[in-house]
Amino acid sequence: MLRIYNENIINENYERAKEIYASFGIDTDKVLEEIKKIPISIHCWQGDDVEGFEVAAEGVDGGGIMATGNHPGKARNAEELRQDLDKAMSLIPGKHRVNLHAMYAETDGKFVDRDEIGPEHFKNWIDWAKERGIGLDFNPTFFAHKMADSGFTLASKDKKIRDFWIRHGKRSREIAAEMGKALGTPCVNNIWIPDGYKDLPADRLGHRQILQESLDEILEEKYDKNYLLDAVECKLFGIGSESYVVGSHEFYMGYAITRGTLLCLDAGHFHPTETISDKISSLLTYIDELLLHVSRGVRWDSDHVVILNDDVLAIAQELKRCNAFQRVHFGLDFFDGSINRIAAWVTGTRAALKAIMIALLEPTHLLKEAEDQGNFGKRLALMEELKSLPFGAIWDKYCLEQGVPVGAEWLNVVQEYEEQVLSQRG
Ligand code: RNT
Ligand code: ZN
Repeated sequence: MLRIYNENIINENYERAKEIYASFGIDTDKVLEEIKKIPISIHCWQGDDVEGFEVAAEGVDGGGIMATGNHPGKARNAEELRQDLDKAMSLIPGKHRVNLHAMYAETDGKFVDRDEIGPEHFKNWIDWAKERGIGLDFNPTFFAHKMADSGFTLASKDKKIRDFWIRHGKRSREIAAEMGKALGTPCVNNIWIPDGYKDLPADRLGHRQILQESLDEILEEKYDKNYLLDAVECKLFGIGSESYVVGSHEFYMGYAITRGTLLCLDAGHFHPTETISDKISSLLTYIDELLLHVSRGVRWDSDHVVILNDDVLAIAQELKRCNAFQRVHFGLDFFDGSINRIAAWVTGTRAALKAIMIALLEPTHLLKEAEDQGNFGKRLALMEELKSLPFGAIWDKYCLEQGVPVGAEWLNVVQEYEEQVLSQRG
């Protein structure tokens, strides 16, 4: 089933496509080299519906994060999650990174609270990544915990709550720095908190001042940038924080600029008609590096599986046009428990990579030339014509070269894994 490709045809198609791209001044061999240097940070939390493996874990409520669906076979422990990630990565061309959350600590059956975790609880993850020669990224987990039940963490007016989460934030940076050091590639530690109000707040400013102070305290300790990069992530609204989110875009934009941190843009965290692609160039004017959470908003949800749609394409094109692939960390953030979770990872990551490849294949110089000449008709017409260039032939060649299934063939592997491994999980 689904075995429609053969090597000769892929190579022939590639040679033809290569000529067509060459006529636009694009060297496809070079693109195949360039794309290898762009890692995607694959989020581990698609594999278990953002539940984590803490002893006495309390589920995902209390943070406005909600995975829906009960497709069988979700990972029940870190070993299974790593096994699933290995399977997914074997179906994705290129070498990528894995993005962890603090709630994926391995504490050997003992209860270790969030403000007490350390690098030792991530030893298995680090060893696993080292064996594979991949980098890790990290996130403190400021949700799904009784200290987050009030809806507030770092911006809480209760000093006890705030201090608990500040300690967690510090621990997380220590863990992340250790990962970066052990793996020889900086670990991005991304801070996202759920804090906000369901209904109209009377004091918007107070919580924001508190958040600023809490963040400053967490970030006080200086780490080597070769090990650790700090990022902050904004949001417009969440479930239970419809009226007010403390960590809004303006808040974190100001924070990142004044403190020199990375700013994280999640594609699902803005008004529905707003896109993050248009923000990239503005932010890169003031901020050294960005983190992206590539996601797909659908109505009220911000976390559907990424597909190759206009939004994702626009993000990749913007990075190409700004020549910014080296300044932007490309991460994924979605969770769907209603479909095979390996299929979700592979679909989303392959879609993101396809967008990057299409962008790399863009003859940007011709578009800019038309623009500079004031020939906007040509600019628009070219953009439209480029859409039907044979990008698929280059993509297939890349998969073949990287030793991963071409086209829909990867679905066979997922089906087999579902039958042999996932369906055996209780
Ligand atoms: C939540 C943020 C955040 C989370 C992950 C699990 O709205 O997008 O990035 O999705 O940390
Ligand atoms: Zn996110």
